[in-house]
Amino acid sequence: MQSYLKKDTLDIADKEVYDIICDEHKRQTDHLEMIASENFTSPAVMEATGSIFTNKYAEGYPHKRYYGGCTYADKVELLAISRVKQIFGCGYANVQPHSGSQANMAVYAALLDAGDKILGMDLSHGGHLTHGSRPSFSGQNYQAFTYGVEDDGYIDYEKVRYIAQIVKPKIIICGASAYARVIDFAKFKEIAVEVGAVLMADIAHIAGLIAGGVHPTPFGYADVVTTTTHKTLRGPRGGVIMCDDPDIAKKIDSAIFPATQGGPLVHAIAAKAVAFGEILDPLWKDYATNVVANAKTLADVLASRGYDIVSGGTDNHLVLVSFVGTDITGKIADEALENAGITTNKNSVPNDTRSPFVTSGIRIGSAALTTRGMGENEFKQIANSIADILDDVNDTDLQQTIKTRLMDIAKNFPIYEQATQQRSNT
Ligand code: DSN
Repeated sequence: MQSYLKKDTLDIADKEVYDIICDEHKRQTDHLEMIASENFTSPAVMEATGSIFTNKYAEGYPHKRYYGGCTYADKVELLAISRVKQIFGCGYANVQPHSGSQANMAVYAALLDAGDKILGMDLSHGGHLTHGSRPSFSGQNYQAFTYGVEDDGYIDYEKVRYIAQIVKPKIIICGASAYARVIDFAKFKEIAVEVGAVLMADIAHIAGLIAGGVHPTPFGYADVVTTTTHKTLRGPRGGVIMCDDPDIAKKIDSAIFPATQGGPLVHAIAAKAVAFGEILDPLWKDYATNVVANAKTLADVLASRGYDIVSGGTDNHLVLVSFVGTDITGKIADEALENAGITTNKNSVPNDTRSPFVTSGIRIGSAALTTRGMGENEFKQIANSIADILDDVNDTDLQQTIKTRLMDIAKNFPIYEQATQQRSNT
């Protein structure tokens, strides 16, 4: 009998998909990727993501699986767990969440009953859908209350305290998707203790900076910490939950499997292990330091060109530009930048009166271009190009001229020669 396994490489097996991937490869390499939640994984991370572990079912946890043949799935999951514990200095980690949203869902499933009160940052002020936003399960299954930022773009911790004292939530969520300033985990803990709440830190955006020692850690303050693995951590798409309390840990394990997920994505877990190994390299600190330095350069140049930077600058990997009070919308700015080969995203900003589909701001991140090796010089040139484009968002000729210029910069900072690309050239 013949084997039914097709062994052709993708370019032969499925030219249609292969060509789409090649196009995406070209887009990622030619454009300047400045979405604050994106990054470039190493080829090693991608190799593990595309590995044979994609075939394996491993419901349960290492040495307690519901299927046979899990020897190596156990090994790789334990390795990922031990590396992430070493990075953050925590006692427990669950590396199975398929995403950050799944991680947050599991924490709530572990620690809350339906209808319990939660307090998180308002989505329109920089929070995340899963921190209590109405269209998300978090705003539907629980009574969600929010805090936000003040006109100066900063969180006012006394206001958070005041809201928490009135609401008396069971969980306070700190962490954000669009907040450029340091999060004071110690302050949040103080407030949580005062009102008898559990403190959850969602460090999805800043985890890589915490790992590199350039943002304070939530460990020692937060009762439970969640993160994605694909933003500043530069790993495969996925999530992790961490804590130090064995009782919470036990509840979280059950909340991931079997409560909210089935079989773990073992190939993604293997890739998480690879990414965590990269973070344990002493070079990671340099990377994290440069991510912040580059974001500061970006903010400084844009401010010097007259643009309104929410909170006046940045402490992390992202810069929020506000167009409130002008004719420019986030949507128009996002499209104009995209025409010039710069990928960002429209974003709501404080005092925004426009809808989330339009918005009055853009969010720009430095993590991905820093991975490519770009530094102060390049970020100055890019920031000036962004300002030139925003100065006249309707000038499409200028957008094309800038695009050509930026593609030349991009060419000097290649990311990886993908196998697909190499094959297409032969
Ligand atoms: N969608 C992510 C971001 O862009 O920040 C958050 O999950």
